[in-house]
Amino acid sequence: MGNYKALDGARPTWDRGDMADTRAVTEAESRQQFYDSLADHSMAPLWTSLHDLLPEEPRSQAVPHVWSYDIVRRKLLEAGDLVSARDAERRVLVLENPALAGRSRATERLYAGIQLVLPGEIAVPHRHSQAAIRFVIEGTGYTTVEGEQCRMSMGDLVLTPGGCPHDHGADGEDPLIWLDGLDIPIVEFMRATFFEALGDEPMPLTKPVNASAAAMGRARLNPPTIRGWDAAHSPLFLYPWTETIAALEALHASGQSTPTDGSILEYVNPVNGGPVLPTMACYAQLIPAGTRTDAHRHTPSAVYHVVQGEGTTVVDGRELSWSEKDTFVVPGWAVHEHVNESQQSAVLFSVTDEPVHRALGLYRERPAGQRRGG
Ligand code: 1HN
Repeated sequence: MGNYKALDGARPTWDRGDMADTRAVTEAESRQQFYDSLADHSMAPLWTSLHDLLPEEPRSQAVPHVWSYDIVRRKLLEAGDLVSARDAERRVLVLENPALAGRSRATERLYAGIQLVLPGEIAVPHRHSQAAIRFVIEGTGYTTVEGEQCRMSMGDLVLTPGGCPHDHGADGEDPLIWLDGLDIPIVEFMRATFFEALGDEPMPLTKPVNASAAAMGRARLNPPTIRGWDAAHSPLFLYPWTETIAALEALHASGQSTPTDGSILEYVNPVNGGPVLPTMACYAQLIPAGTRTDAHRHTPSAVYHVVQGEGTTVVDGRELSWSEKDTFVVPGWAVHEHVNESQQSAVLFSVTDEPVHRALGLYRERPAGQRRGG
């Protein structure tokens, strides 16, 4: 009696049983029974989830977090004692957002890790659809991308765009350590992952060392052949720190700065002035001594790396204190401001998922405290 399934049409109306015998079914119960019946047919009511699907504003699951380099470095060197680069393929400690533990991501849309290659080791060649940026923290060595060896030392940015074969090696005296930023969560969401191992030997060098940076690393003076470049990523694989810091200091000296980010430069694709990769944008910014930026929020999430100096980033009211070589994350749509109360400029590198927001027409930014109009 009162078997809800009967109402589903399995039995004719005249055979539903004697309703007078049953207790009154509450509205809530009959709705729930109806919802359960829908689930049996792979359907669901929209009205019970409409505002979870469409909150008024973005809601991030990721939380603001800082990884202290002291701890990361110590754990990385412990990993170096336990596992060879050959055994690991990539010896990386993944920076996992505390709210996304076990999901290999620093924010909902960005993967970040810190990689160690010990002197004399190589990380064997492979390629995958995920694009990567490498920002060098310490040591010297190289990443070879499509047969071009890109030399790496502190502050250099190296790109391994999606699909490009790459390997790494540490050929200096010291451990080589860098920040990896990859678009893994985005590619995973698109179910567009392809991976190919390319053997155990270092990739053959088919071009001069640092060839792309030498040829196209001065966007005011491009070789005309650059017009023929039709890939979605920058043709430059290396952005040396000497040039980045010189440009940043010159920008700061010129007096140009933004209220929300201090003096900031985007690493660009010299073909079109756009982001370095179709899924990720990279920035370097200088927060002058004794300054505080205006608080703002934007839909992209960001992974920051502290190149120089110390300060605090206030994210949704939470204070993230950082110093040299630390890494921290600001989730999408989190209100954030950078504070540098020290006597020295602070310099931050960051990687964000901004190009995806822009390409899809989803990019929004807004000053803190303003409810609408972004
Ligand atoms: C990868 O290929 C590298 O080439 C580093 O160094 C980290 C994380 C997930 C998938 C591929 C590298 C990675 C990765």
